[in-house]
Amino acid sequence: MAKSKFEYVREFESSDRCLPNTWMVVRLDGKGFHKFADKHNFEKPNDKNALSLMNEAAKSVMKEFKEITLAYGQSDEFSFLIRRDHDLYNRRSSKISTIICSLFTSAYVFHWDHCMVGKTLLYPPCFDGRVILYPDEKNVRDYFSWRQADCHINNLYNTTFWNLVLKGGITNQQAEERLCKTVSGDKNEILFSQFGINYNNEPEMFRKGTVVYRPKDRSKRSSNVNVEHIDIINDAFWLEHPHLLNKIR
Ligand code: DGT
Ligand code: MG
Ligand code: MG
Ligand code: MG
Ligand code: MG
Repeated sequence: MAKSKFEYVREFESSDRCLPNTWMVVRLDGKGFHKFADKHNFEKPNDKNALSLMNEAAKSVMKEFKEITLAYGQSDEFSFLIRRDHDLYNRRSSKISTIICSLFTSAYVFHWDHCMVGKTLLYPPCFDGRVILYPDEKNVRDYFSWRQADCHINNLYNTTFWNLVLKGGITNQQAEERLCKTVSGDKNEILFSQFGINYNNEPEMFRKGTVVYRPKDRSKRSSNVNVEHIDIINDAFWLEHPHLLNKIR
């Protein structure tokens, strides 16, 4: 077909093709979810239904993109690990991050009524997305350890904070001051002595976040995903599922 005289504008597009043979992580994070959670009366610090909705949206993404082997979610964020040998959209960074981000967001809205029983969605939520490339296995594992450690640190803080405010009857500012110089042992102690809560008995979804991953059995891999609230910092999970890092096919 003959080219129009306008065709040259295409030359202004720059390539954002990602390095071959590297693991890609796409992390999404809700925009202004502090406000979104408030407006929709999310339970503090953890709303079970809202977290389940995030997990449903992640499952929708993994159903569509088989190149994703594992996803990890906590709070208003989800990270997707794409196998290093993939050629999804010719490895174009913006194409990959935007399509995963928009599918996640539309799935979040699509599954809202089912997960958030009796709650009306008051305005359209949105998520930002980024692509991060990791050249080796240690980097990939450290990335997921970083997110899971973040989940633990924030959840211990938030659980203690909201117990002090909602059950302890002190103000947000007083709770902040009470916690500002504490280490995790102190927070465990406050929870236990003041509120009779053993932090280790709090729901695993809150303490560990959510891991969505493809099963080891090849025949089940494209249609099924496992959803678990388990440790991914230690070796056990990765030794048990070597296929997630493409070590076996
Ligand atoms: P951003 O990401 O810079 O646009 O700003 P935010 O407000 O999304 O902040 P971010 O992503 O650092 O932190 C997540 C916020 O979402 C945090 O303020 C608490 C809120 N959030 C997430 N999950 C829950 C939940 O289950 N319950 C409640 N009450 N709040 C939640
Ligand atoms: Mg933020
Ligand atoms: Mg956010
Ligand atoms: Mg966040
Ligand atoms: Mg088109």
